[in-house]
Parts: sequence; structure tokens; C-alpha cells
Amino acid sequence: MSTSAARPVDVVVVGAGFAGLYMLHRLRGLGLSAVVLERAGDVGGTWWWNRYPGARCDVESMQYSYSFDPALQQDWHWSERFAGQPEILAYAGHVADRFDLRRDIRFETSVTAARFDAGRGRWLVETDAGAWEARFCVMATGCLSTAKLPEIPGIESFAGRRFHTGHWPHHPVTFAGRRVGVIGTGSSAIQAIPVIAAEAARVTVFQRTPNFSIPSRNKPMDGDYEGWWKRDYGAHRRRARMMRTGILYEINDKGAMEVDPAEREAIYRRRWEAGGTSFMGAFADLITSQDSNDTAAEFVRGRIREIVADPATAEALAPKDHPIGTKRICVDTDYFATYNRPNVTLVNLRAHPLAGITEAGVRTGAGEVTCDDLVFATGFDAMTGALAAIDIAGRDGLLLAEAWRDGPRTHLGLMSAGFPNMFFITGPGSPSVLSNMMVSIEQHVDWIAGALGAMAARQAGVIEPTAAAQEEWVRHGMEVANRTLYPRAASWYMGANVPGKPRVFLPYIGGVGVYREICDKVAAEGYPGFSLSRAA
Ligand code: FAD
Ligand code: N01
Repeated sequence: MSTSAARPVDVVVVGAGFAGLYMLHRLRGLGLSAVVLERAGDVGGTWWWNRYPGARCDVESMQYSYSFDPALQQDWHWSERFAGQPEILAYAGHVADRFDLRRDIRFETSVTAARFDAGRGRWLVETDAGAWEARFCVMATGCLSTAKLPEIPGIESFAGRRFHTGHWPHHPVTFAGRRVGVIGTGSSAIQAIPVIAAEAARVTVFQRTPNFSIPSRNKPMDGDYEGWWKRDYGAHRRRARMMRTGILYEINDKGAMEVDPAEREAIYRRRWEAGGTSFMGAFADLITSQDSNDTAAEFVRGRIREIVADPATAEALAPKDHPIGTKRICVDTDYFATYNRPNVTLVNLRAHPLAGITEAGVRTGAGEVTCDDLVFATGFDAMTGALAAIDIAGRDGLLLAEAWRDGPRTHLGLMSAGFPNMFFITGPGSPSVLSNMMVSIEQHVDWIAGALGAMAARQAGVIEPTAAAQEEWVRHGMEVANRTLYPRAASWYMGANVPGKPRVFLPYIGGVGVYREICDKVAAEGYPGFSLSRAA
């Protein structure tokens, strides 16, 4: 594509999920021209793609929503404690309408390449529907937007219907009377299995690694609770932004071993009954002390053994290979109880390894299970997958794939040296997936908008992190991660689910509030660690 055919704008934003939508809104406020390029047919990102049965958020809806517009957060009413996918998608659509965003979004447009022309200080962004030329490029491509099928021999030979939770069809899918195989037992599967099992003739779950899951205790929105939030939304949001996870909930400041076993049990039980991810706030040291973590893990294993009637199934479902919380903790509705249904069977792939997929179903060490449908709940090439799928070349033709060969290298998760004027929203090296993503998205968008405003005031045309600042941030990120139990789990946080992906801890675990203070300080001090110049 020649440069002359490319359409000029100030900013190209890639992705029209919650990040891209808010970025566009802020860019307009700065008086910049912008286009958002989006592969999907409409706004919503994650919530446009993940339409599987049972899909819903696990951060309470009163918090899993934008805070940037006081009227929006007062007007919108969530019908449940944890909203389901259709309602979250409707919310994204409402925001797009309310702020008239769609007129600057090109749907069904996939970005294939982005090349920086240093001479002209422009990014040339190529898509399957023409090219764009921009001073700035904002990658709002999502951390969990590249669905991943597993490397299982014979996968293409299956003759029945095949689904991936992250790429679910837009037409209604019924499982009535069908024999369904589900591969995977992460968050998506744990939400989908109970709903599919309620409809299907038979469900066989193929589990490689069991996961910890906490009941959501989802329920219709309580009017008093909604009122509590709405009466002082601004203040509650400000507090949430300074929490470790960006979620406002009570975190016990005691360590688990500081209390006696009876009190510990009572605290866990209260959190279990309350439901949701706040279980991990039961004690301050659950992600740093193995001994403390063991007590929480054993409590949850105890609940699984209580709920699941068949002792062998309960034991297979009880996670023992990773500390609780070091893989994204799951939140469910009736997940473990679903295994008491007569139409649900668990196949433990650790005991009976998966041999392959056949035309008729799934073959394991225990024999072949015939299936009409296969649901792959096998996750994503997380955090870097969507960026790696774009051929990105920065200064002097430096390829992002090359620069990140040993793992992503960013300064603050926001930019990467050698890629001037390219920003990442919730990129690797930022709290992103370890947080309420809405809080992290707004913080990144606001920081980027602030940087663009500062550049305009200084008449700077180019911003780029220094190599030294970036190396220090990468080092600091690893140091903080190594103080926790997280690197002990073979998780997607570590890139462990993608063969050949470097094993580095991808998000920043220093905490959302701490991270915000670091970013704010950088902005307040005139962007040390970044070079701002007039020209490239
Ligand atoms: P996305 O919503 O992923 O949007 C990125 C968009 O970029 C996508 O629409 C994609 O099509 C587009 N894109 C990517 N590459 C290209 C390209 N090359 N060309 C064109 N377009 C491209 N987070 C929470 O905090 N709480 C939750 O409860 C929660 N629940 C989740 C449930 C599920 C099932 C999943 C998968 C994730 C969940 N998350 C949750 C994380 C969720 O991804 C974020 O909360 C948030 O929706 C991300 O928004 P985003 O705009 O950054 O990215
Ligand atoms: O994906 P996952 P996900 N053979 O990677 C298994 C967010 N989210 O879509 O652990 C057999 O967690 C794999 O097994 P193992 C949330 O951040 C949130 O469920 O590798 N099995 C695992 O069980 C979440 O963490 C919600 O041994 C194979 C599963 O597939 C993230 O998205 C809901 C296999 C993948 O689990 C991803 O969740 C949904 C193979 N070859 C998603 N390959 C909320 O509730 C993979 N697996 C908010």
C-alpha cells in the first residue's frame, strides 16, 4: 500500500472494546481527528466475541463500568450483581450511541501491519480494507482477544459442531438432546458448563488442570446496594482506583497465620458465603506466603469435597498443583454441584491423557467419548497475542516481534522503546488483567490523553520511552512478581499456555493504586523516562 493512498488522521486506534471507545471519546475532547479500526461487526470487544452460555463479569457491575461520565454512571441500571454478556454488550452499545462514537469506527476492518516512517513522523497502518496514516497509534487490541485452539491431533477431523468460547456464533446455539464435550476448565468453561449441562443430553468435561472457583452468589441488583453506590459514586470510585486490584472491597490487613485456625476458618467461610473474588482479600498475605495460601487452598478444596457427591470426582476437581489465586481465580454459579448431575461426567486428563480428536469425538487413555458437539474453552494467547498478529515495525524497521522475542519489553506497559508514538492500553508490564480492567483502561486512556496534551503544549511531535527507563521497568516488574507466588503457576499470566511463548510474568503486580501513583508522578514531573522531541 503506498503512503499516498493512505487516509490521514491524527490518531489511529485499533480495537473498539471498552478501551478503544473511551480513547476515541478523549481524543475528540483534545480536538484530534481519530479513527477506530475494529475487526468485529460492532463495539464491545470481549463482550462482542464471548457469547458463550453463562458468560458474565466477575467484577461487580457497579464497578465493572465506566466512571468517566457522572451522568452515565447515574443513568445506567445494572439488573444483576454480576451482569451477563448481553447486558454488558448492550452497555457498550449505549455508550457508543450516547457519545456518538460509531461515526469514527470502521467495523469489519482488521489491522494487518503498522510501520513507522521516521522521516515523516507517521505510522502507516494497513488493514484488509485500505490504509491509514497517523501521527499516533493506540493499540486497544485487548489482552484476551486472540482465542486459542489447542494443539490436539485430529482436531480438524471432528465431524460435529465445534465452538470456541471466545469466538462464539451470533446465532442462537441450542444443546438440547446433544452429547457435548467440553475441553478446558478455566473461567470460561466454569461459567459455561452448568448452563450447557442444564440443556444437553450429556456433557463430558475433559479436564487437564482443575481450577479454584468461588461461588458468585449472583443475584438481582439490590436497590439499597445500587443506591449506596450511586449516592456517592465519585468517592467510591476514587477509593477503588487506589486499591491493589482496582476493586473496592474489604481487604484484611492481617496475615492468615496471625489468627487461630477457628478464626481463620470463620473468615474464609464468611468470604465464601459472600461470594466472588473478594475471597482472596481474606488475608493480606495470600499471594506472598505459601503457608498462608495453603490454608485458603485447603478451605476451598474442603468445600469442593463437601459439594461433589462422588469422592473420586471431588478429588479430581480439587486443585493441588498451584497456589490459590496464582491462576486467575474463577467465579461460578453451581459449577461443582453440576458434577452431581447424572448427565455430567468428568474425564481427568492427568489420569487418562488426551490422545486425540476423531471424527466422532475425543479419544483419551480411558477410551473414546462420542460427541455431537465440542466446546473448546481453551483460552487465549493473552496479553501479547493480538499485538503479535500485527506486523509492527518501528524505528529503523525494528520489528515488535524481534524486540519482544524474549518477552514483552515496555516502559510502564504503555510504550516500547523503538516504537515512537505507539501506545498500548493495558499492555504487558501494566496491572491490566490483574485488575478491574475498567479501572485500568480508564487510567491508561487518561494518561495517554494527558501525554498527548502535554506534547501539544510543548509542541513536541514524538514521544518514546528511553531504553534505560524501559529496562529498569522490566527489571522492577520481574522483581515484584518474584516476591509473590504467581510465578509458581504454569498460567497464561506466564505465557505457559502457548507453546514457544517466553515464560515471563506478563502483567505488573505492584498494585493498581501504586502503579497509578508511579504513572501520575511521571506525568507531573514532565515525563522522565520518555524522550519528547519535535521530530522523529
Ligand atoms: P477487548 O474488549 O478485547 O477489545 C479489543 C478489540 O480489538 C476486539 O474487539 C478485537 O476484535 C479488536 N482487535 C484486536 N486486534 C485487532 C486487529 N488487528 N484489527 C482490528 N481489530 C482488532 N475483566 C474484568 O476486569 N472483569 C471481568 O469481570 C472480566 N470478565 C471477562 C470475561 C471474559 C469472558 C473475558 C474473555 C474477559 C473478561 N475480562 C474481565 C477481561 C476483558 O477482556 C476486559 O475487561 C475488557 O473488556 C477489555 O477491553 P479492551 O477494550 O481492552 O479489549
Ligand atoms: O481460558 P484459560 P478461559 N488439552 O486459559 C485447557 C478471563 N475470563 O477462556 O490449565 C486440554 O483460563 C486449560 O488447561 P490447563 C479470565 O481472565 C473471565 O477459561 O492448561 N486442556 C484450561 O483448563 C480468564 O483467566 C471470566 O491444563 C487444554 C483451559 O483450557 C481468561 O479470560 C470468564 C488444552 C483454558 O483456560 C481466560 O479464561 C471467562 C489442551 N491441549 C474468561 N489447552 C469471568 O468470569 C488448553 N486447555 C470474569
